[in-house]
Parts: sequence; structure tokens; C-alpha cells
Amino acid sequence: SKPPIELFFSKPCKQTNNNNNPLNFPTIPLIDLSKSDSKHLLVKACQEFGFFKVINHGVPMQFINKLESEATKFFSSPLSLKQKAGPPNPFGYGNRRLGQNGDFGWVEYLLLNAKLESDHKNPTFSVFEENPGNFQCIVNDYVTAVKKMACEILELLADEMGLESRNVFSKLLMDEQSDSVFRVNYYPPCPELQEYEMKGKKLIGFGEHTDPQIISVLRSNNTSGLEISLRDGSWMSVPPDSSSFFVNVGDSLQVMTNGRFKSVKHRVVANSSKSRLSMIYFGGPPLSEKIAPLDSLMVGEEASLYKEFTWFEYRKSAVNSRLSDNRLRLFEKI
Ligand code: GA4
Repeated sequence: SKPPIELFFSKPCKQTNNNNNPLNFPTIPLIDLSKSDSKHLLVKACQEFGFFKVINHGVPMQFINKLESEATKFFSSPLSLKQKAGPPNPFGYGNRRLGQNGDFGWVEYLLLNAKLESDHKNPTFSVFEENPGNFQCIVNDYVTAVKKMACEILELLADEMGLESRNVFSKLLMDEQSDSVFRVNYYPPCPELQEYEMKGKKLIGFGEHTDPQIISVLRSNNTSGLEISLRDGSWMSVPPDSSSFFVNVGDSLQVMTNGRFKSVKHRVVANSSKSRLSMIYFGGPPLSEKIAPLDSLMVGEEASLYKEFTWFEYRKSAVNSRLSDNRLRLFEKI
């Protein structure tokens, strides 16, 4: 059954408009990883936005391009073939349905385990007919490089904050048991979009949410669509840049920093003429890991803002939630 298109429209909402207020208009923090003074800016970006753009990231363009072209090939193949790689429970191909609780988006996707095993029998990969192992290798190369960058960022953050050791965050991603996910999203153009012309409404590709993990690293082609929610509740459109990465703080990092860093609410809106392709690495801890504010970060009598929980509990609660739910609220101390 095909869900009606009305389900994909957002309610009318406030948009940030830089013409109104050119002086106060916030810009997305830019982090140059090749510069030694980026640490301070990184911490500031995580506190103020929970979001930033990274250049000189060190991920070889060749890995990015290979993955982009394989993914594009996959999404342009017949639906019947793509469906052989689905449904995504928990991993595989998904179409319009997001999660298990009735969320929809104008999007197709591949959800993969980011664990780098050479499991060529993985049913998701068997649809890459001529050579399933090849796709696995391309994903492995890309994920390995992006994970390395994510760890570098997490180490710079720990360092700048003067934490007990610079790998307090990165060791969770490096752990063999790390519960990390990799996702490729394909947002097809929606020609009906103009027909609908619902004033103030937008066609939602991926509805508003925060990411539950520690850190998310996104790369997209040059089609716009990503928006982040600012403190005043307005939506700011993120200009796409295919040669850079965009990073956001996840709920778990917000908890581990006792709320100093903010997980950013974000969403993707559809485009009427161009397709958008994005690939996101979600760095998560092992399932048994206790997620709690780091001791070395608490000052004086500072108390934890959160009840104690493991990543297993948080992930379970996330899987049972709707996309737009405030998942952290359940774990906040009153
Ligand atoms: C959002 C971040 C990641 O894409 C994801 C998503 C997950 C899914 O697609 O299965 C969820 C969503 C995400 C949070 C709430 C639940 C679970 C869809 C959904 C409605 C893979 C993740 O870890 O959480």
C-alpha cells in the first residue's frame, strides 16, 4: 500500500531568513582539520550548534566517488531488485518507511552495519549482482576513513576540554563491539511538488529528529535539502558541499558532556528537480556501555542531568520511538 503524499508534508513552519537580518544571521561553523587551532572552534561549535562543516578532512575523494557511483547505480536499478535487499530490519533496503512506528519520508535508503567484517554472504550485498564483495570493499574503505576522521575530531574535543584521556570518546567507536551504523539515503526528485504548492509547507524527505549515537558524519552530493533547527526554533538550510563533511553531535555525546554539547535537531526536505544522495556514518558505543556524564568533566557539586542508562537501553527506547520524539526526555532527571 502506497502512503498518500499528504503524509509527507510538514506543518507550516518558521524558516530562517538571512534577508531579514543579515547582521545576526548565524553561519555554520567551519572547521579546518589541517589547522592546529581548530580544537577551540570545535568545542564552541558543539556547544553552540551541535553541528559543523569539516574541510581538509583527509578522506580520499576516490573512496567517496566510488561509493557515490555504486550507490547511484543501486538506487537507479528496478524496484524489484532493490527490494531483494530489504526490508531494513535491522539492516537492508528501505523505501519511504522510516523505523517501525509509522514514520514516512520521501526517501529510499540502505541501512548497514558499520562493523567492518568481510561478510560477502550478507543478503544486502547479494543484490550487487556482478560482484557483491566489491560493494562491501567500497563501503569498508569509506567507513574506515570516515571513522578515522570521526575519532580524530572526538580526540581534539576531549583534548580541548581537558578530559582524563584524549580517547575517552573515540575508544567507544574503536571498540570491536561498537554499535555503529552506516546509512545511504537517496532522495528522489519530486515533480508533483510544484503542483501541490501548499503554502508554507515542505515535502519532508527525512523528518525532524536528533541522532541517538555519539557522533554522525555526513557527506552529500551538491543537492540541498538538509536543514538544522536553531535555538529560536527556526529552520536553517545547510548549503550543500560535496567536497566537505558535515558533523553533528548525537544524544549520547550530549549526555556524556552533561549537556555542554547539544545534539542538533535536523531534517531533510525534498527537491522538485534534483536527486539528493547522502551517506552518513553514525558512531555509537558498545551495547553494554554506560552512558553518563564523564567524571573528569564535572565541576564542583555539579550533578548529572540524566538518569543512568546503557546504550542498549537507549537504543531499544529509540527503536520504539517516533522520529520526532524527544528521546532524551525519558532519561532526564526531573
Ligand atoms: C535516526 C538516526 C539514524 O538514521 C538511525 C535512525 C533509526 C532507523 O532508521 O531505524 C530511527 C531513528 C534513527 C531514531 C528513531 C527511530 C529509529 C528511525 C526511527 C523512527 C539509524 C538511528 O540510529 O536512529
